[in-house]
Amino acid sequence: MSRVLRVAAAQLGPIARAEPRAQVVDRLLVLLRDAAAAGAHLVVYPELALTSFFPRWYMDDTAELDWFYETEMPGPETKRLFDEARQLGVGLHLGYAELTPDGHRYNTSILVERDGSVVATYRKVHLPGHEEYEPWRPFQHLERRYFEPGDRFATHRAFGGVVGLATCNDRRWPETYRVLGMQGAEVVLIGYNTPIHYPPDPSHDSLVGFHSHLVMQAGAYQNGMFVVGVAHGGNEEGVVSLADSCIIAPSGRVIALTAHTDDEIAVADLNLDLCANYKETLFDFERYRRPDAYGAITDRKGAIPPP
Ligand code: CDV
Repeated sequence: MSRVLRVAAAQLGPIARAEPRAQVVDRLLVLLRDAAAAGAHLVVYPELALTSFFPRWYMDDTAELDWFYETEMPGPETKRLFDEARQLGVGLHLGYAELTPDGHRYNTSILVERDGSVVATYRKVHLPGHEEYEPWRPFQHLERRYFEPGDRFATHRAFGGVVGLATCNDRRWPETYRVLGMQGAEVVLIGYNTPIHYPPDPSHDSLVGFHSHLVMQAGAYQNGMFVVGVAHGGNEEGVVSLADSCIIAPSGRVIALTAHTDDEIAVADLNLDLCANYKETLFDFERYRRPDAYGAITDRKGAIPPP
């Protein structure tokens, strides 16, 4: 019997800076109900899905900053989302800013099964951007100021398969997919916030959508896994971010894609047994990988060209 997981990529459009959590949760509920009506087993929301993408603003007032973080998950405002997902029998993946009781801050996502049990939380490993205010930028990207990095990629048995989590910038790094692939990942869930304008080198701007799909399609194919990439996009407080949420098969092909830049679901059936078509042939790791030749991957951080 084949293992088919129906997934809804639940893209979010812009969230205003002043938009209350309750209003955002209302939007998430609409997407959840759409996903349930489409027969989805799992709804995947993007990175930092409960607020505006706040790393674009420099804040030195801790109280102002704290407003964007969750101290519990589910918390008072998100509980009704978790409750309704459980009642509908739909699992969920949700990205949020986490503030721990001992004051640590992470860019986190949570994966919840259809019965409401928590499968895992994941803390973003690759943090892009910068630590200090940079006045030359039209908008900031202060993830390296507002978050500490997570320290591992893990996979989990859930939804009848093996599921891995990653977040936004993680998707650009082949190591992300490979480390998850080495733990048997059959589906990787990735939420993202990707401004179209890349201030350090605007020559990237016209290629942002291409690059986003390029890396996720390559990761899916080279590891024989499905990838679900979900955007928080559109024109948010004057900064336009990529939409183009997608679901990618182990063949590397995009099998579902959003059409707009606002709240929208894209649904696909993921036949997890198709992963074997790649994992047990061209990318049979046990047979063909050569870890003895890959030392430079782990014995250094930056590139060292020959003298
Ligand atoms: N949220 C992100 O990680 N965004 C980065 C941008 C800054 C390049 C990304 O990789 O999409």
